[in-house]
Amino acid sequence: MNPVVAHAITTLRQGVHDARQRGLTVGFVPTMGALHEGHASLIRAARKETGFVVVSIFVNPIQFGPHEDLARYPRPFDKDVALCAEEGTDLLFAPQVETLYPQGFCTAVEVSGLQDVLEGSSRPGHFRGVATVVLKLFNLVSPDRAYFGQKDAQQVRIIQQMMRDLDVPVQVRVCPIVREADGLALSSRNVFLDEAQRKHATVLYRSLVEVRAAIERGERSASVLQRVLTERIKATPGASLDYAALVDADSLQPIDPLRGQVLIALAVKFGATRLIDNLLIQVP
Ligand code: PAJ
Repeated sequence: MNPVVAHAITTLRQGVHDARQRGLTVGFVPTMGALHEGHASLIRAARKETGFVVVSIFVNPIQFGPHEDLARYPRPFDKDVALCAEEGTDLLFAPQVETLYPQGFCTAVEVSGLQDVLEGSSRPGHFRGVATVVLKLFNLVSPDRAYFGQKDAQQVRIIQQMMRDLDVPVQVRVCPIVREADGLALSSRNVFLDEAQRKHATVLYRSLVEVRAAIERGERSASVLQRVLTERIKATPGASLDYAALVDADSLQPIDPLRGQVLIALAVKFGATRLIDNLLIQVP
């Protein structure tokens, strides 16, 4: 069945209100659209655990830098509605930019420290935009649970911190990374890769797995492993390394020698297309 499509805040609030009247719990999956199997896995998790599933599609301008891909970000709205319908979405919230950011809007959420490293150091202001829109969406939808992908590991960490610091009464669920058969993490940006770039893009996951295997064999030196990642990317035609990092999964600060929960994170550019991937591992 097609979801109710709400462009206006009043329609959204009415839909959620009616669901609550019927005694249903509310699950929420925030997205920027161009939906793929990764997003579908989040909607399925919400469907399984909650009675009323809200998906939002909003290409959030304030999380894009001035030279980033906001204008060319894919917006296949009808296809997205079809995927939402197939996965059993009850309500699709697709606001206009002016609806979320009317004239005079001037508030922002900052999660200092966590927002400035990794993705944040390559994309200044990005997480300020993410945290701000996610808090707004939570206030609009007021879900019981919200679903995010481990694909954006730093985003998850920042949202969890914001929830804790601002006492936001929503349970955050984190779902595993969905990958293509050859290991490439699904992303709305993969459509920008040409045939050769697509082939070489498997280097992200392959080098992460190689580093994980080295850790399992006993390697504990972050600098040695960072060199391995860097060399693998440098040796790949068309790839340019943005960063390769081994960090403490909680503080997101470099850790050497490795111990505890470690996040291995990569950002690599193929032409104008920037890809990220990561693995989370428990170092014994
Ligand atoms: P977007 O990139 O559309 O992603 C929406 C959600 O889908 C995020 O939680 C992301 O981690 C998850 N996701 C993307 N690819 C995935 C994959 N291969 N496997 C599993 N989950 C995947 O992330 C955003 O939008 C925005 O920053 C948003 C949170 C909506 C705020 O604007």
